[in-house]
Amino acid sequence: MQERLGTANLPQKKLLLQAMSGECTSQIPFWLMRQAGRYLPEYRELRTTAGSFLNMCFNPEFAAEVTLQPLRRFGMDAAILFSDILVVPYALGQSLNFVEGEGPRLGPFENFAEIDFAAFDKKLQPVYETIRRVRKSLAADKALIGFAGAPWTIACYMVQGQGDGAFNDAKKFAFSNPQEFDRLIGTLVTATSRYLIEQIRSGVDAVQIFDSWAGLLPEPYFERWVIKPTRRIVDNIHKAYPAFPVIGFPRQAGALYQKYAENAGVSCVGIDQYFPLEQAARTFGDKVAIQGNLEPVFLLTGGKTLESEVRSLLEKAGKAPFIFNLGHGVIKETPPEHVAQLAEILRTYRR
Ligand code: 1CP
Repeated sequence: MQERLGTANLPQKKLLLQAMSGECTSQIPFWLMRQAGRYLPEYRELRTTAGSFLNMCFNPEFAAEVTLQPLRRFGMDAAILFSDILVVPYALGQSLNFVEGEGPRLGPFENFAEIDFAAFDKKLQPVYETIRRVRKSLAADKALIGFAGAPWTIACYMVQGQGDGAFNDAKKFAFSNPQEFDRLIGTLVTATSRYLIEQIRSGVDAVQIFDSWAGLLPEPYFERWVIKPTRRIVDNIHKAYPAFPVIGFPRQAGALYQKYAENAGVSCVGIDQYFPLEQAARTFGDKVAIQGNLEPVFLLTGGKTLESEVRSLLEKAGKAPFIFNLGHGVIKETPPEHVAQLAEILRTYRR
């Protein structure tokens, strides 16, 4: 396995990193998107104490605790930093509020010509402090995943001010002002590279780039605003930390997943539940590791359905380097016992 610059020898092998480096591991590493969240009573309790969601993200004590909660219960192979993708526009100077029960609301859009790096770094310091704290409490065989939103997904929220699943206003803006939109994407490439490199310096073992709305872009815009900016971020990371493991998650990319796997420069591609795992393993499982892709409603359902669906998915991975995850985040009504059931299946499975 590639050794990371600036890190001491790993005392124990981390299963997640073995898979990310292209190994066909016998035991399958797993973690779940939104594994820290409202389906856990201990999260809800802390969330009440913290007050607002942003307060929780920017309080290193709370954020570190919430990051570790799911591992205590279920022993996932990786913790994911507790934060949100929208802290980047916030650190760039756009106002941000999480409206209870409605989701994020950003202030008026501004195409920041230049980044005030001092202000940007200062606003994000609590995130780096959270990473250092988690690192200290995390067992040697567990990985810590840092993350950021991909430029396209972040730009969607910045332009439109809130999510609606379609982002027609953001797309209309991008298609009618492509040069201006390129500039925004360029700013986000710079900011996101800097943010992820700081997360790595603070101690994460891998990073994931969430492109939740990648599937909304047709060709050739998918290449222009999804693949190329991601590639530039990965290249920037690799200039500072050669071969550092990066997971790319271009959600609902469908037929464009293959192009992404071949050209985005990432070491692992996350697939959603609508893309067949078998096809991913066959068509790009020799180039990148694959992460995914259980339908989150199977986890909500539990019982025999969950058991048989998980086992059938595991078979479909074949010999590809594989990280088990959901196709999207844990649904907040999911009973924690179902996650325990899933963890037990994965802990005992061998291929
Ligand atoms: O009150 C609450 O508890 C708020 C719910 C919540 C949580 C738990 C939000 C608001 N964000 C988060 C945490 C979060 N968000 C994590 C933490 C780590 C983990 O996975 O456990 C991560 C990685 C994210 C990433 C994120 N935020 C994405 C990408 C992944 C995805 O879900 O597609 C996106 C799109 C967001 C924006 C966001 N933040 C929160 C909400 C409700 C949304 C979606 C808004 C929308 O489009 O309507």
